[in-house]
Amino acid sequence: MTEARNKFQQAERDLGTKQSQLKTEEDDLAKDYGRDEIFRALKDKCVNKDAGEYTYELCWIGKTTQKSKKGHGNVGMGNFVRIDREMSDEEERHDGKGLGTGERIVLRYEDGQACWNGPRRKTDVWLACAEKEELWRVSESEKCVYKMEVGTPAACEHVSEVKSVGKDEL
Ligand code: MAN
Repeated sequence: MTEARNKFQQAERDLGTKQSQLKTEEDDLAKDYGRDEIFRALKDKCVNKDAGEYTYELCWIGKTTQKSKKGHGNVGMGNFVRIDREMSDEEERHDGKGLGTGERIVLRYEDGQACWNGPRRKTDVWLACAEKEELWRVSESEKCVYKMEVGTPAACEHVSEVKSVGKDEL
């Protein structure tokens, strides 16, 4: 009798575990990974940028972080929420490490650590086509609103698609 009850309880626990795994997979499927799910492959991969007092980190479809080099800890700059497109109007750079002009993919990261006396931190992650994945620069346009400029091969596919399928189909 006890053995039967134990087995039943174990089966119930296994079911619970499977159900929560199923829920995780379903949530993941419902997430927006972009056209043709380009960003699914990059999920949880991170790129860093050394910048003065901080090291900045972008984790694809994860979060953005400002890490203090002076041991003041990490500050969350936002969690991935969605993929947008926006026009960029920037001068080309000599080294090619810039957004340039035209439509670019922008990943929105929101609800980061609250700013002192202000809103929660957020990051707009602008992507441009590049051979090598690299976090080019990070700026803070207004307090606790950050912009990351990133070169990635994932943005190249988009550019060629725009050319081949036509803009209004996107
Ligand atoms: C820290 C950093 C800055 C930010 C201020 C706001 O110093 O996160 O980027 O501007 O806090 O108080």
